[in-house]
Order: sequence, then structure tokens, then C-alpha cells
Amino acid sequence: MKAGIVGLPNVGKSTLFNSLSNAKAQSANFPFCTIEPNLGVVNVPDPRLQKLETLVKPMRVQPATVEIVDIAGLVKGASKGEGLGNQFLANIRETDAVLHVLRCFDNDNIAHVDGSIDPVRDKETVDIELQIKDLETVDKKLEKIKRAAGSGDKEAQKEEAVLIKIKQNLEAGISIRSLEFSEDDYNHYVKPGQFITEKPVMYICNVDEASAVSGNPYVEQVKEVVKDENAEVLVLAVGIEADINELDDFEERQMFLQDIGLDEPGSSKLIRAAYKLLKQQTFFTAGVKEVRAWTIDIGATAPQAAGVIHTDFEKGFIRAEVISYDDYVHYGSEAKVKEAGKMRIEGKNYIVKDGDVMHFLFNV
Ligand SMILES: Nc1nc2c(ncn2[C@@H]2O[C@H](COP(=O)(O)OP(=O)(O)OP(=O)(O)O)[C@@H](O)[C@H]2O)c(=O)[nH]1
Ligand SMILES: [Mg+2]
Repeated sequence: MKAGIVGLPNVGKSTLFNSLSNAKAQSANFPFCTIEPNLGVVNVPDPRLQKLETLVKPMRVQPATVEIVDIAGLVKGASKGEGLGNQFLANIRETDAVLHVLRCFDNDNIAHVDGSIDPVRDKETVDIELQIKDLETVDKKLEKIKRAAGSGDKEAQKEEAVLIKIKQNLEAGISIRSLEFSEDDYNHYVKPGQFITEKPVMYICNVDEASAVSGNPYVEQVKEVVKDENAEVLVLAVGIEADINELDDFEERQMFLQDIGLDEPGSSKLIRAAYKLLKQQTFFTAGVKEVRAWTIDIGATAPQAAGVIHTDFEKGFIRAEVISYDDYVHYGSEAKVKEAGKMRIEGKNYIVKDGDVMHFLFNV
């Protein structure tokens, strides 16, 4: 699962990437600085892991991770091959969620491709290109099933109806993520289409240092225009965040943050939000060798969780011993949880909950 950073050229996408990841992307004050996507694997900050560490005192601690891709900037006409056009769009198609960066700071020294600061216009420019790309995909699909639908094939007719609904909305400037489908239609005709505007999105307002805590009028405009999209809007002083990420020393970082008025780096908040956007959750394994956070889809079963650790665990799954995170912390150790009768034995239909501390029994 990966989240892609998307937006106009020169709005701070690579700078954002650098604030999240230790894989350094080139960032510079000219459009189309990024061509090839930069891929980074980012640890998901989770205070529960530190808590488990103090209780278990393991040899190692391994956080959950999420993949972030920094993608080339897109301009008007990208869907028709302008700028880095189609290549860029192919890179977005491969992601599972979109982090849409909007420039919300004034600075005459940093060029804007459209000559002025207007995040609402910028968002629309990007949306339109993505919608046009999806329209092309829809048209191709419609063309393909036209004959079958025309000759009375029920399945093809159902698909055609869904595609026409998508097409009409895209033509009206409405992204697919805002539309409602029956579960059946969604699973059969929408999801397999890998439409770009169907991917979950989060907006990141790149502000100057002074606006890091309470935002600014640009941010308010963005919030107003996306209020019906059910999408998160995150305010981030991306330039400062990248500087903070350069600091190796924890104390130094904290001082830097205090100066701006933040209690934790905005990038930590962003990573957690991206994790949620990707519909991921965490379960833990806690042993003296290692305390570790593992990533699973929301709704995953106990055997599926076991399979994340090892495919043999899933194949030979017998049962799982489960302690909720709160119980673990409340009683302080696995032994004490057991004594209190709070360890649960769960079978193969158990739906894992975020924060479960798990131990799997299996035979190979
Ligand atoms: N003042 C200020 N400058 C910023 C901020 N974020 C990025 N910049 C500068 O803006 C310029 C462009 O930043 P990049 O991160 O390279 O932009 P990009 O969106 O990756 O651009 P492309 O790869 O060309 O699409 C660089 O000179 C950055 O230092 C910010 O928050 N404040
Ligand atoms: Mg870049």
C-alpha cells in the first residue's frame, strides 16, 4: 500500500517527501524538478509502541511502515501529454491514496507556474486533469462493452449503466470518490477500474512558518471548497518540517518545534493520517526479542493477520491469543493479564481490532 504526493510543479512536494523520509529527493526552485518518482518507506509514529517497549524491554522495536511516493508535478493539459503528462498520471494510478499538496504561502522568490497564489484554482486544475484521464478510461471501457450491451447481455448492461453514471459526473467536474454505488456495482465495475479520482485523498496546505499552528486565509478557502468531499485538510509548514527532519538530535528537534508552537512534527500527524487514509490498522506482537507493529487492512481476520508475519502462520493457523492494548498496559505484563483472565482465545473468524497484542498458534 502506498500514498502518492500529487500537485502542481514547485509547490513543495519533494520538500514534503524529504520531511517524511530519509531517502532524499532533489528539491529546487524550478518547475519539473522531479521527473522519476521518489519512493520512501516511512515509519509510522505510534506512542503505543514506546509504551509496550517500556513494559516488555525487548531487544528490538520495529514500527509499522507506510510507503510514500513523490511524483512529478502536473500542469494544465497533463492529460493531453503537457508537461510530464501521461507518465505522471501512470505514476498516480499505481498508488492507493493521494496526498494533494496545495501551495498556501506567499513568497515572491518561489515561482508559481500560474503566476499567482490561489490554492482553490490549483486544486481545480489538478482535479480536472485527473478527471479527464478517468474520462478516457471510462470511454475506452464503454467502447469495449458497447456491442455486448447492445445485444442484450445483462452483465454488460449493468456495467454500462455504472460507467455512464461515472462519465456524466466526471463531465460535470465531479470526482468518482464523491459518488455512491451499491456494494455490488462498486466491487465489480468501479474498483477494478483503478480510477485515479476514486482514490481516497487528503489535502495538505503548505503554509509559511507563521501559519503552522493556526493556518491562514488560503487554508480557509481550501477548507471551504472541499467541505463536501469528506476529506481531511492538513496544515503543514513543509519547509520547516524538512529542516526539522534534518536534525538528528531529539532535544534539538523538540526545541525547534516549541519555537513554532507545535508539540510534535506535523509530519508525524501526516503519516498517521496517510495510514488511516490507506485503511490500514496495526496489531502488535510483544516478546523479549522484539516488540513490533504490523500493518493489516481494517476488517482483516486473525489468520490474515498471521499471514502478514508468515504465510505458514496463515496456512497452519489454529488459534490466536489476544490481549487488547489497554488491558496490556493496565495489567503491565502478559503474565498478569493471564492471571486476571483477560487474555482471549480467538478462532479463525475473529476480526482483528486496532491495537490487539497477538500471539498465533499454528502447525506447519
Ligand atoms: N518558503 C518556502 N519555500 C518552500 C516551501 N516548500 C517548498 N519550498 C521551496 O519551493 C521550491 C520547490 O519545492 P519542491 O519541493 O522542489 O517542489 P515540487 O512540488 O517537488 O516541484 P516539482 O518537482 O518541480 O514538481 C524549493 O525551492 C523549496 O525550497 C515552504 O513551505 N516555504
Ligand atoms: Mg519535486
